[in-house]
Amino acid sequence: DPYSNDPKRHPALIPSSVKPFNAEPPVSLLMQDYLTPNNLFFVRNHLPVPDVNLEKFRLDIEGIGASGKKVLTLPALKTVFKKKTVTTSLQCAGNRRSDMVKIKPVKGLNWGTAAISTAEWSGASLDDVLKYCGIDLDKVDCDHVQFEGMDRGPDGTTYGASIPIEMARMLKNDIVVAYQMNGVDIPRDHGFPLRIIIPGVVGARQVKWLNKIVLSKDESSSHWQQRDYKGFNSSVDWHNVDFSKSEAIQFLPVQSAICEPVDGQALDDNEEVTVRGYAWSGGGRGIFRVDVSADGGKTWITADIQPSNQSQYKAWAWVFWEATVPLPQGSSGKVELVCKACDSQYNVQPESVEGIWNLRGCLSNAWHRISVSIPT
Ligand code: MTE
Ligand code: MO
Repeated sequence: DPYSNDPKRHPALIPSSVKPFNAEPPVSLLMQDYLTPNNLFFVRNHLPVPDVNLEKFRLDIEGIGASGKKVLTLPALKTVFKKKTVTTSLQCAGNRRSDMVKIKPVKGLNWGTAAISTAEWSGASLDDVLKYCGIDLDKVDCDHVQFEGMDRGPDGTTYGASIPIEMARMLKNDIVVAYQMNGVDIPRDHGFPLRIIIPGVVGARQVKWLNKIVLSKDESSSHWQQRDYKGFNSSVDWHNVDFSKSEAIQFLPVQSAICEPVDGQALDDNEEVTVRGYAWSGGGRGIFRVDVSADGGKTWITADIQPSNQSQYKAWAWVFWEATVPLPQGSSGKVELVCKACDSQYNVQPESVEGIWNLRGCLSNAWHRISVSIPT
């Protein structure tokens, strides 16, 4: 069993698959801390967790501009470079996929609303590491930066991903070759000893167990870059899908979800309800506003957003919000609570899932709706 050496996990995590291990924290715990505790951080593994021998561990940097292969040890990464820390939310492209499944089946793990978590990541800045290897991100004549992990499938393939060079340039000051998560060594499930953190970008590109960086004319040839984690319109299905015709998901769209109350909860008040949740957008776009409705989206209350000490134009991490909303009077029993967020480019979430359904169930960011019952 290639998974027999996987780490022990927190019993509260809710698995969507066990081998490979994939799990999200219960929504009731997701907002207990602004920085998700490491052992409750959602886990998305495609392969067995590698058991890394630190003595032998090396990070290779190769490809265009590298003039041969450059090799860095973990102690070198920790001592040669200034320690850089970024607080970012990491969201899987499949977060909230379960809302898409309600419309029509899709291929993918049935994530609820908690395939997103936030941590403070520390390490060396990618820019510094590349400079040390003689590579100037602004000048290097390549088109993509590829990242490779140490996790292997039965056929020997490793997990890999890439970002376009222009993204690497744009995010230059914030991409971290991270060795710490919330102040401690990155736990095995999250990439021990090294992972790349690319703020504002889909989880799939933030390669764990990182041991190779390649500057290239080409995108990563990995399955996950080429034949997965891409968007399609709702008429494309498995018989006519052409993955080569769609772009890889990179920056994620605006997202929000209600965490409290939980779907199906019986409220004990029929006057008002206090609703709490998270909101986040990709690309560093902050959250300008979150709206909450207790009548299925006919009328809205603007939520209070907890200050998070980040610029609206460089917001890598989520915000928590709260709104007390009057309940519609005379409604008999069931009420639909809805939330939607607006980011700092005034992008909004789509009203319905129908228009954004896709065969992989990615980018599920329609208005989040839950149903609660109220005493009559
Ligand atoms: N990196 C490697 N090496 N192997 C993986 O399976 N999964 C990716 C990404 N990096 C993955 C990986 C995906 S799809 C996501 S959403 C994030 O890691 C999840 O990170 P987490 O498990 O730390 O939450
Ligand atoms: Mo993911």
